[in-house]
Amino acid sequence: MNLILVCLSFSLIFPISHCALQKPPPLPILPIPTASQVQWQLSSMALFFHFGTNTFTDSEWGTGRVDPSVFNPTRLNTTQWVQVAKDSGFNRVILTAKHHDGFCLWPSEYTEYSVKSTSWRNGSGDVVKELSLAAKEAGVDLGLYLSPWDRHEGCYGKTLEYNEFYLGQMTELLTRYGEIKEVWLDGAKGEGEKDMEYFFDSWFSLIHQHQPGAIIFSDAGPDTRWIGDEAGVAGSTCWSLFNRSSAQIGNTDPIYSQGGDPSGHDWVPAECDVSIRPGWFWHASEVPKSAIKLLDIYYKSVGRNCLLLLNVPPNSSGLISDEDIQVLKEFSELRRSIFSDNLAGNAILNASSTRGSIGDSRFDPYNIFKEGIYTYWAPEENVSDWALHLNLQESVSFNVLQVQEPIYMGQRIMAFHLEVLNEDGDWRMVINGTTVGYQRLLHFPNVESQHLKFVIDKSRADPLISYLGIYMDQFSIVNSAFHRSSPANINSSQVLWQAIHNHSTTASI
Ligand code: FUL
Repeated sequence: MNLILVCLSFSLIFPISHCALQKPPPLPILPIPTASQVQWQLSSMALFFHFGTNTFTDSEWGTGRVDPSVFNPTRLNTTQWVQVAKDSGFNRVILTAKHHDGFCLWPSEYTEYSVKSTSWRNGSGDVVKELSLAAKEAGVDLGLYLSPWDRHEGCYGKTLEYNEFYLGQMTELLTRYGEIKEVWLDGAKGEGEKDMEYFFDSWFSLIHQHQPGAIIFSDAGPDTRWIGDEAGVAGSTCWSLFNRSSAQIGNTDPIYSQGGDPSGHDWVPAECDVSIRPGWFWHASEVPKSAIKLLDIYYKSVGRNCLLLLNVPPNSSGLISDEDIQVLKEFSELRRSIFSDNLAGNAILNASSTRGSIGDSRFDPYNIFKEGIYTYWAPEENVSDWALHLNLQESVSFNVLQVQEPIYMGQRIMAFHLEVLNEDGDWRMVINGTTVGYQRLLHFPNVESQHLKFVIDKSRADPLISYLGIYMDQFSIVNSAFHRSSPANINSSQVLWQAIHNHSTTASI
């Protein structure tokens, strides 16, 4: 009786019908990323700069016994490095502040093995400082790699002493150079080298205390994980969900790292590191990969829910080499030309269902054509078929599908496929996939149709789609011909010219 009275007086005081109240967004499904992890993921790509004494000695893993005076980059210009990154679509750069040889690119108080023992800038130079200033000026995020394995440092192998030494150096890096957005460390170590324990938990806590916004990379997170190979290739199923306790830094299972873990309790998205050249450091004899190869890596990293960390090593004069810049230009031209026009952008959409009331734009299917992940289509609750029908209004040829999930709501989709309506009026499957995450790109033989059906077959919770695009990639098709006949020095206009004049046949569906 009392309850009825309360309801009655409520509706008299607030005469708005119940239907006019907005349906709230669905619950996120755990685990979900931190704000810094979302920001990190939005950047999609970062450039890695391997630079140090190895650059001058034609080596990869320096012994730690090389005279520091070999380090003499007479034309060092970090503004050029950052400009190259920016011009090529990378807004994050990571520098090897110290690689395994122990040589420090900044004047550390804890060792003489650094730039201060060189004649470069009369011993008063600081590469980390120069890069941090250039990055800040350009609005590019900065990350630093501090190798745990140190082949120079005498106390390496003495557990307490070395952990103190490492944290001392880390603190210098995190307190002298402004905002550091990523800290990169690994478990790499040569056979037969001194054994020792690293106090990772203390390191990670201290890093986050000094730089709360920094993403920590290692084989096992905590914030981003190594993908498990150095080819820049993620698993075709790639979860950001992961169990950190199932991975050991320096001894990971590549299959687990490449795929992540659909039952994982931690949000640890993957970073795919790969070098533009065969080595990580610059060697006069090496040439960069082609832009087409980089595009292939892009599909297999950024297109599989990961961040691509592309190493472009500055040369011994202290500059990024012209041939690397040329390839980066071509790579960005390829991406621009493929992805700048969503061929589904004018489609008439029909969703299997939509959350909320009619006219509630927050869950509207047309949100899938708004760039980015901050809007999405949500289906009604408690339904089991989830599909989006696209009428493109005219027949369109395409061979790439792009799908994005609003990852701040958790990674949900477990299986999906795309169908097109063929000339006989039958629906035929074009491609299927498993995970989506921040971004999924799938490349397949050309298809042509006016009607598309994107179906989500399996999901951990109501699937949410924040973006869907279709594109025509005319470049990857000529991939093999390029690799056979052409070195990396074909320029972008040649790449585009070849692509345009190599019309491929359209697969009949
Ligand atoms: C590895 C290192 O051993 C390589 O030299 C390189 O720095 C690569 C990115 O990580 O662990």
